[in-house]
This record gives sequence, C-alpha cells and structure tokens, in this order.
Amino acid sequence: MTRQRTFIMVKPDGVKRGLTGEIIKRFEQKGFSLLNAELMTMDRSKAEYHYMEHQDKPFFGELVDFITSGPVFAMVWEGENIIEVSRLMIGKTSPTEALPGTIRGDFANSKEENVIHGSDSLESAEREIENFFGLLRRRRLEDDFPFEDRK
Ligand code: DGI
Repeated sequence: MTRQRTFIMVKPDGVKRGLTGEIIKRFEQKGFSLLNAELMTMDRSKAEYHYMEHQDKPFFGELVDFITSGPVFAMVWEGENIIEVSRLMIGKTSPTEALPGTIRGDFANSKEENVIHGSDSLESAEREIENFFGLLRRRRLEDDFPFEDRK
C-alpha cells in the first residue's frame, strides 16, 4: 500500500450541473483526505499545459475550449493507492464503457463532457498539482498537515 496524492477536478459541466458536492462526498466516503480545493476558471495556457499529452490530437482545440468555458473545482486528495482507486471511482472515458456505480457511469453520457478529471499516474499528479496549486503551496500544505497526523 502506498499513500499518494492526486489531482481531481470537477469539469465545467460538472460544476454547472451541481455535481461538486456529490463528488466530494464519494471521495470522503471512500476515506480519502481533501488537502486543497479552489473554484477557478482556467486560462488557455494552464489548460494547454494540463492537457499537454493530447496536444497533437485533432480534438485538442475543442478540449481546451471546453475546459476553459467555465469554472472548474480543482482539488488535491490524499490516500492509499489513490491514483489507481480514484480512476476506478471515476470510470472510463467512453460512456459505453463507464460502468454504473462510477462517477462517469452515473452522471456522464458524453466522451467530451464527462464531469471529472483524475490524474492517471504519479508523474501526472505531481505536474497537475503544481500547475494548479504551485510548489510553494504544496510545501506549505505539508507543513500544515504533517503526514503522521493524518488518518
Ligand atoms: O483520462 P481521461 O479523462 O479518462 O481520458 P483521456 O486522458 O484519454 O482524455 C482526456 C480528455 O479529453 C477526456 O476526459 C475528454 C477529452 N476527449 C477524449 N477524447 C475526445 C475528447 N474530447 C473531444 N472533444 N473529442 C474526443 O474525441
């Protein structure tokens, strides 16, 4: 078992539809700890950096248009194996593959507008947390919430 941090974001469609509370509830019920959160509207450079692995895909422009189209709810969560477990909770990208019981399976029926993002690896999590919350704030969080004191 490894304690990890990951970046989770309620996308503009999820925020508009009022799904933020439901998503937080699911992560809390799973026993994960919320370390930081902010409602923000991403500028294009933040969005392009976030989705850099897709920069050569034909849908890259549309993806950046969508993710900057309204506020997102950006969060850092911590817990055992959270990167893998949160991806299971989120469900697959395609609506025909996202199983009922997952967040996308229960709330999304579109591949493009699919309510939630979660980091897919340790490296992505580090990069995405830094893009949204910065290294300095991440360090300060560690000071505020020493590892031993967190359940
Ligand atoms: O990690 P995921 O979000 O499940 O999926 P991903 O990393 O393969 O793709 C990132 C996001 O890109 C995905 O959540 C929705 C968007 N996307 C994927 N395929 C398409 C797409 N957006 C558009 N407009 N068209 C696509 O074909």
